[in-house]
Amino acid sequence: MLIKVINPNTTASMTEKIGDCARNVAAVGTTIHAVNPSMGPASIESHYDEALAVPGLLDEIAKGERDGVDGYVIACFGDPGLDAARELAHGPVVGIAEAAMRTASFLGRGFTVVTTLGRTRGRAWELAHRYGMDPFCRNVRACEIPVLELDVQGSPAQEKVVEECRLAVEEDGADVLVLGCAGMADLCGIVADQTGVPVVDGVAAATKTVESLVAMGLATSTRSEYGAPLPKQYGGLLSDFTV
Ligand code: 2AL
Repeated sequence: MLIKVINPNTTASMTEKIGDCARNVAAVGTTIHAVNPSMGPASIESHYDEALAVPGLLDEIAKGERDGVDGYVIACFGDPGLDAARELAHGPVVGIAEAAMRTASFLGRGFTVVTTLGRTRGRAWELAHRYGMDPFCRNVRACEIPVLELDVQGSPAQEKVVEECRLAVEEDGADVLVLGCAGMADLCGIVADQTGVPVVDGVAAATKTVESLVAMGLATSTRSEYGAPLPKQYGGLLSDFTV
């Protein structure tokens, strides 16, 4: 089985970390192809970043379709371009926010999401709402760490994440923690050790979700909304996106 894990930002070091985390949970016989687009923002932490990350992401989905990919993970906590990717791909497409929140809901009454900058909290709440997860979502907390600082050796980012997670357990009564950025995927073990509660990394959760959907022979329904986009011309910078 071939799963393409797409980091929709253009930072290769983050893609490498995401690929390692996906490979750590993938079954024998599953190949993880971790990629990032060459066009788009270096990190995604605003609505503008998110909008401009989507064309590169969709280009990677289109390439994946030509390469015979069985299913896709969108490895950014805003789940950017999820609906459009589902229209393009024949196999399942799972975003890390949806996978992490649904997985956390199996593990306790309530979870807290710990994310990067405070300005991304609104998007996380919006997704909790969309996925019907707000009864489980106790809080969305921010560490005020820019995404790329998670990739800097020796930065205090790790301690800040651990501290915010500790506060989530103490102050929100969170039974489960959800890491709110793909760049935190490697912190799962340390946060679990330091807090004593289950910690869900969306990269791992989404990888296993795609793997099980493909193993069950399940894919996105093409009956209506998620059918292939209607053929039409795309102009200007987007002319290569004509389907
Ligand atoms: C993210 C993420 O997962 N990747 C990225 O570039 N930005 N999410 C976030 N909340 O900052």
